[in-house]
Amino acid sequence: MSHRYAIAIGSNRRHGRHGAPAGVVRAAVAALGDAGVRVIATSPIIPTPALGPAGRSFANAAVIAETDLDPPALLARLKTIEVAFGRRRGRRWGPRVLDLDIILWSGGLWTGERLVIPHRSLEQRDFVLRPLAAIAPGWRVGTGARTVRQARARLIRRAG
Ligand code: A4P
Ligand code: MG
Repeated sequence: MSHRYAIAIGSNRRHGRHGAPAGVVRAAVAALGDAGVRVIATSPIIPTPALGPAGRSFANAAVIAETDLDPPALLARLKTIEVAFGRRRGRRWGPRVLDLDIILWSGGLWTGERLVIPHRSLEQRDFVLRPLAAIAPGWRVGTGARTVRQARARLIRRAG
């Protein structure tokens, strides 16, 4: 059965072949396709100031993708792509060549030992909500209380 996912992409380090973070994000979108995850929409790639101790600013984007993989299988594939891009194990929130997070999926909620969907920080992070709102403004978050667009409006209201 085919599932639909929203995937967040972030980078704040250069890559030897793909160059600056925006180039890493572009290459990651292509890598998803090569890994059998069919990308059906890609947001603009936006520069964002680093949240937390990661240092240099990020390039962030979001994609909508379709695949038969269930959430744990998709997460495993995302981890494989991260490793292929040279991400080293290390400090949580440390600088990274590539970070791929599962944000939403067509099944609504997923609560596993190592995987929670919606992503636990989604509604606090404009670097995720902003690109996602560009491609999936009407997608309902989790149990459906708010759409992505409404979640973003709420975050901006609270931050201001
Ligand atoms: N995990 C649980 N739920 C999920 C999910 N929905 N998607 C588990 C992906 N992974 C999920 O993640 C750690 C573990 O979380 C996974 O192995 C999985 O079992 P990770 O990607 O290996 O580690 P991490 O990314 O360093 O930690 P974490 O907590 O995921 O960090 P975040 O939340 O990804 O934040 N500032 C800007 N401007 N832009 C950014 O993109 N990113 C971060 C990292 C910090 N600051 C940033 C940005
Ligand atoms: Mg992550």
